[in-house]
Amino acid sequence: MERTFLMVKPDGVRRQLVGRLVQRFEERGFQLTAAKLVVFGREQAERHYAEHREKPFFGELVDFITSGPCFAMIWEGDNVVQLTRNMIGKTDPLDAAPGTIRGDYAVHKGFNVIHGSDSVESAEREIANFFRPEEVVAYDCPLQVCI
Ligand code: DAT
Ligand code: MG
Repeated sequence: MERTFLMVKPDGVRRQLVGRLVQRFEERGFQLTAAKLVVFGREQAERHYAEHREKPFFGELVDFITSGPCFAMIWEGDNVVQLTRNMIGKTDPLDAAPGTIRGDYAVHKGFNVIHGSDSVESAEREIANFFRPEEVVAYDCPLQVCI
C-alpha cells in the first residue's frame, strides 16, 4: 500500500490545528499508521530538507521547524502521496486555493502549517528519517473496503 509522510509544523501545532487536520485525512479515506509529537533536532531537520540546503531560506526553515513540537504522521492509501499534496495546496499560501489546507489556514510561505511528501520515493526517505519500523502499526481498517 502506498504511504506518505505528513507533518503538522510548529505553527500548526501552536495554533491547535492538529485535530482538524487529522480529521481531513480521515474523512478523505486514508489510514493513519503512525503518529507522534516531537521537537526535532537540527540534524534531523536538515536531513529532512536536504534538497533545499543551498537555498537562501534554508537556515530560517530549519530554525522554524526545530522551534517547537511537530506532529509527524504516516498515512496509507491509494495514491495517498498525490491526493494529500492536493489537499495541502500550493507551497505559497498566496497561490493555495481555498478549500486546501494552506488555502484555508495559512498566510505566509514560511508558516504554511503542514508538510507532505512530494513523491513515493521522498515519502519513504522522510519516513525513515523520522520513524523506526516498530513505530508503524498495522491494523485492519474496515472503512477501506468501501472507499
Ligand atoms: P512544500 O512544503 O510545498 O513541499 P518546498 O519543498 O518547495 O515546499 O519547500 C519546503 C518549505 O520551505 C516550504 O513548505 C516553506 C519553505 N519555503 C519554500 N520556499 C520558500 C521561500 N521562497 N521563502 C521562504 N520559505 C520557503
Ligand atoms: Mg517539499
